[in-house]
Amino acid sequence: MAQADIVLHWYPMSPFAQKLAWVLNYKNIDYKVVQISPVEPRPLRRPLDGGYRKTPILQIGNHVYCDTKRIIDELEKRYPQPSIYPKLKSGESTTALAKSIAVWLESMLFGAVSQQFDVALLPEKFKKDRDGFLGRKFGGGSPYLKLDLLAQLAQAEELLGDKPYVLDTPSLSLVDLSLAKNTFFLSNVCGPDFVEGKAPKLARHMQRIFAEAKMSRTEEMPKVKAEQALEIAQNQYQPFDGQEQSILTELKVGQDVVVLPLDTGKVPSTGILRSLTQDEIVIEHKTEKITALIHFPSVGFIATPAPKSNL
Ligand SMILES: N[C@@H](CCC(=O)N[C@@H](CS)C(=O)NCC(=O)O)C(=O)O
Repeated sequence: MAQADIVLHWYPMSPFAQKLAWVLNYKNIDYKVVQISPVEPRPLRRPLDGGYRKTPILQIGNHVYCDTKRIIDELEKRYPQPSIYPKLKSGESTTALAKSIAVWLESMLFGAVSQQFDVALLPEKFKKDRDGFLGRKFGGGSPYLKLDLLAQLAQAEELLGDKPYVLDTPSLSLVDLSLAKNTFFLSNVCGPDFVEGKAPKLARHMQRIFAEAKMSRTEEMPKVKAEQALEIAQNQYQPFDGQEQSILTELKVGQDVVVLPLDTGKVPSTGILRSLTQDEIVIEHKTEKITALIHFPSVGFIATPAPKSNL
């Protein structure tokens, strides 16, 4: 069967979307790009994501992968070389180690940087959107929160030390991509001088990762409209070919479920459960023309029975 088109749905300011683009570029994968609005509503994305509102998503034909944890796992499976989990010098795998350190980088360090936004500089529409996304007031945190940021930056500088890659691997790993993504975000929020002054090792590391992950290659990828992405999903249908199973006795394959992230952007995705394992939750989301198979990671997500309709 022909390989379906790969489509990155992103906006370039999104650090998580940048990290995903770097993985695609590092692995020399060809893909198409849909530039989405940085705020809701995004009605043309809904048939693909079933409700999930975070950025990025990666579409492969009618299969849609949500959250960079699940997306990157899929890319590593389909395109194992070059791996973003190179072995340690001892020969041991870095997969679990890298994923565990990435959790700190993606939650605590990323969160500390987010608190530094100068909300006075941001458009009202954007602030309102992000208040809803977070379920609390966005940015503009206490100036005293800088202490938490500086402490975490010092920890990251110490973790990196003078090595080219955080885990001292022969080539970059997921940890380097997650760290560079945070440095990129910090640079956008606090400015390059702040990064250079407070985290010079991270600044140099980021430049190296940008070059190795071929950051600018994304500009060479064909741009498509959201409508074309929907046509791809419609015309390149591939059924779910994994095992239909549920490891939770509370949920059965074939039942209507809602899937939610546990942290932010808690907007439900709805569909029929196809599979629920320790690696992923897969739902089938049908609209008039499209049957999307939507894949979420099991870490950080919850699937529950869909509430009964009042009709
Ligand atoms: N855990 C998610 C986090 C994604 C995330 O928080 N993305 C931000 C943009 S960097 C977002 O969705 N912001 C709100 C939006 O784009 O609607 C992942 O790894 O993909």
